[in-house]
Amino acid sequence: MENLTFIQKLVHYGTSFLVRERLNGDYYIGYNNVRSITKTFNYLKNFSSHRARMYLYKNKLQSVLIDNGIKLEPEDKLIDGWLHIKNSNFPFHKEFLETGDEIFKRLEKNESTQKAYIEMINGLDDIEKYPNLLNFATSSELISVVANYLKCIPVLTEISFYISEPVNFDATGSQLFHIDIEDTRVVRLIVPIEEITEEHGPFSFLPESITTKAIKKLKYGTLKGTYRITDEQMYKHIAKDKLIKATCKRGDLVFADTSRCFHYGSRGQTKPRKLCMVNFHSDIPENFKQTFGAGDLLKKYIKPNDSELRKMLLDYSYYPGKKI
Ligand SMILES: O=C(O)CCC(=O)C(=O)O
Ligand SMILES: [Fe+2]
Repeated sequence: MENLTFIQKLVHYGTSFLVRERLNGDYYIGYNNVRSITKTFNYLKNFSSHRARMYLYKNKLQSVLIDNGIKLEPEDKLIDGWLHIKNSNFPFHKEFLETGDEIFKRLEKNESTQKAYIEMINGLDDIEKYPNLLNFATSSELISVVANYLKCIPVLTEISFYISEPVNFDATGSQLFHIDIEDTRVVRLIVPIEEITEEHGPFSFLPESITTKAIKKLKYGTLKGTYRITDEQMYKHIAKDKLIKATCKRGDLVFADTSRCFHYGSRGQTKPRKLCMVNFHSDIPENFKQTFGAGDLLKKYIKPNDSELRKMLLDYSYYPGKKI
């Protein structure tokens, strides 16, 4: 944000006022309108780089992946908006978990007495200190799963470590059902740093097909619906047994499209939950952060010798051959 010009800041704050969440999480102009406006804006803004990246996705994905180094070709696919891989053999996963252990040591030292239900350390600040964060998040094996689901060459937008502590207040914020405003499709990869059981308040979601039904019933995204949905509202329309609780072990990976699957998490935990969330979406997201430059957080970590794929993952508007 600091690097934006005055005009960019003005437009950014002006538009974010328009699409700003009200106190209860609703949007002044409705969630669906926010999504369409931002998508169109970003499409126009990134038109030429988007075209170049789509050409690569459609015609040269395999060679882009090979060029970035690939040993195994994962067959795993997100189906109905999600995928759970048990005991993954993705490159740098083990090293990523060890980095997670170190990062959580820092979160545990935080001595605030009033615990929030969820607390975050932004892993992007540690990219230079811990190279395995990016080694894991940009491996061809992982990106092949992500790109095949998103149907484009994705961007990496977030590596966040979260600790969720037991609390004694009613469910609020992301502890209630909602859909994230990120893009038409997103991949949120959940990397448990320690085992997550029902006692840890697991990430819980409804698969895409069930979510689609719920959206219609709840008029979700229109001015008639609300952004956060209580269990009572949801289970009027959807059978409770459709909920999937992502309980998982260290070594597993859970992928979920949080833009297409109703979800909540960090609710009812009696033990602290420790996980990392790694996010990917297209280069034309439904999110104003990117439109006005505030989303380009990773660009500065690009090195001249990085593969073309890595450069595209770290920079929304990069494509091979681009003059920089
Ligand atoms: O705590 C969780 O598992 C869910 C968090 C979430 O939905 C969000 O950050 O948008
Ligand atoms: Fe969410």
